[in-house]
Amino acid sequence: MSNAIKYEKIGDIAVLTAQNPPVNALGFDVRKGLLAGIQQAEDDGAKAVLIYGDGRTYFAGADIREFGKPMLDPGLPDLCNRIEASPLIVVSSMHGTALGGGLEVALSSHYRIAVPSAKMGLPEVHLGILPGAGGTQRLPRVAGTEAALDMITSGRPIKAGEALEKGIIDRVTEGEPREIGLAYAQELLDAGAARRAVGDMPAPEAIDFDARYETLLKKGRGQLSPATAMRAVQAACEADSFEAGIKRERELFMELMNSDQRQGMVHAFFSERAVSKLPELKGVAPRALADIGVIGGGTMGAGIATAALLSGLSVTMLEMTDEAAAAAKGRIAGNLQGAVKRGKISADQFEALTNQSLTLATDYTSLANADLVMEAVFEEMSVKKIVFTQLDEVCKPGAILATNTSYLDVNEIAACTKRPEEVIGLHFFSPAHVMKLLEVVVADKTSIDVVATGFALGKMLNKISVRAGVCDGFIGNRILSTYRACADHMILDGASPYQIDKALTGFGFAMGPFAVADLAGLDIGWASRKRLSPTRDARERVPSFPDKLCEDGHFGQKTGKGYYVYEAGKRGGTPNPDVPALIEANRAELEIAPRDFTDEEITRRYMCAMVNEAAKVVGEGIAQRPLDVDMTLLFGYGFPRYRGGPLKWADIEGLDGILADIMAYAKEDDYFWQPAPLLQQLVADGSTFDDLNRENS
Ligand code: 3H9
Repeated sequence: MSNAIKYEKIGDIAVLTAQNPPVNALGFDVRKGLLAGIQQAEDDGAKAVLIYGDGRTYFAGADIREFGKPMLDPGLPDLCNRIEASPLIVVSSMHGTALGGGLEVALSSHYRIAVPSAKMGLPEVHLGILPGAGGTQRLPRVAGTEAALDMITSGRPIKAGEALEKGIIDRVTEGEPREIGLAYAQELLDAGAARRAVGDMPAPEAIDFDARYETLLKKGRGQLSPATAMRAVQAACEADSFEAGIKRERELFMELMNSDQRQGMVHAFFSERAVSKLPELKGVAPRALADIGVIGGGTMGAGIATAALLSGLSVTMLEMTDEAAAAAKGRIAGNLQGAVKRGKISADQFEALTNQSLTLATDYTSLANADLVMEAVFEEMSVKKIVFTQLDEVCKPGAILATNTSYLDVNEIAACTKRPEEVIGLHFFSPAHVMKLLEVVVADKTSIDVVATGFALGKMLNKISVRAGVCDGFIGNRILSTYRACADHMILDGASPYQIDKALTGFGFAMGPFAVADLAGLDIGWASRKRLSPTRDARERVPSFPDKLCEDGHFGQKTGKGYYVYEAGKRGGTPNPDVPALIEANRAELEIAPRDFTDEEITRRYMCAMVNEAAKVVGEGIAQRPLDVDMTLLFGYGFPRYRGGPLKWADIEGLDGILADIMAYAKEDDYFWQPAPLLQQLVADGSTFDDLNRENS
């Protein structure tokens, strides 16, 4: 027996208790212990076996840290088959989250009971794989093909009540998993219940699998795991036997396990958790937060206020006039109505949040008691300085003064106060109550407990918080400026915005850069270009066509026209017929003879530009680790999760090839394509960005 599984015999029932905190993952020791436990139960003359987990959960799945390493015997599929084949009655009692291999162990048991709060699901597709321990064969046998496909291809967990309705479990009972499991096993023995193997049940009904495959591929924007998992369910319906279905599941599982997408998604899983665990914050207590001030009730400020209200904070919204404050309240109420519609809050909670937790104000003294004030005013240094000077006067000692600037120098903002150590950047992404990313921008003098409080606020607001240093655009917008410039250069040289957008959605981005610019508002980039214009190097290639669009009053979706034309009531836009002429005029002015680009070249150049700038951002310490960049791009910029992030993508592609391409592009434009020293160093050392992650976590 292993330490991870405790064995006891209580009357006729052998009890196998998983003790592998924090989530009872089915690592080698647990699998070994379960196998030995079943054998011992049979040898001891037990009549039934109860399997359950100590602590917060039943098994939350295979141990993801073992992926990519040689699998030690017993493997999970063999273990599940062994449990199912036992002549004893095997009962699983579930609480917490029975996920992936956890639910597969339960499905191999002959009877399943759960507490009402238990959740169960097969989330493997989110790790780039499929349920590989019989889940694709057993779940459709108990729940039916459609219900199983829904759970397996979406990865969505369901609650015990729904699982009972779907026939996945046999009983839902309040209580401790051990007690309810023992009582159920005894009841089954008393009733003379028979052993019941899901593998012996008839094959489920087939559907039109080919049509579903295409739908899933399209929906996944190139993500393979849901569509491949569907093929495994198809085998459950169509294979000659249960064993043949299991064999097919194994082949498909191994295909995905060996794929780049599995590497990308597992990287995303661990990085998402590592990103806010900064070594420097160990043991640092955050300041208490109860009352928050928000200055500026536009889309961004209203979104921040909404997120804060939803997390239980009191919010004072400061605007310039009563009318503007009322408009801000309207925006917040609109956002909160959305939360009511989605069932996140009740109508009563809506009333309390808008009328009791939210205060409107037009006078800075209303912020005197705020624990933290978020500024979300116009993106202009002189305006920000006026705001911070006033905040410095009215806010209580210890209050944190935060700016939501996207580009401006947080050190300069801090310097206009007498408390620069209490000034921090908290860069939200619009709409702030929806977007998951928060850049916590640490200025030179920001004190460490203020940083910890920024991360604590991010956690309260359910954000993925990334630490960023001060530079123009911090992590995300700085990298964006570079890959967007690369796209503009390709347009000058012959590509079209529409081909670029198509190539990049083909790569897996949610949207291409020109559709994104239309959504964000073309005036934002215009203002930033104007701001940077005086400091630009003469060697920089700066196109004029984006400015021309703005000069004509076209700011993208908000004006109905940008790179695309948007018709009211229609989703998405169609290419704006005026844009090609603007681009051609720009090429003529610069005497450029356009050439053809393939989609592959577009993607390669765009990704090389992104990786190169990202490597500079890490090398300069703006991001502490490569994974911080990866999470920024994943959660704020629509980067495909199945590729893990730009630097994980770069590791998988091979850093030497990327550097070689950058050097080749530099022959055309050695100003733009200056290779990042860190990238050169990693190639010289034969190491990877992931090696840096490991060294710095
Ligand atoms: C599978 O089962 C494949 C099989 O079909 C076939 C095999 C042949 N392994 O998320 P938290 C760690 S695939 C290893 O912060 P929460 C996690 O990294 C698996 N480690 O807690 C973190 O570590 P740290 C299918 C794991 O309460 C700590 O546990 N299963 C695993 O917010 C706490 O996690 C899944 O995909 C694991 N399986 O959420 C479930 N799970 O403290 C994945 C967690 O060092 N897990 N850790 O940062 C989850 O969805 C959530 O962790 C869970 C708890 C909902 C369970």
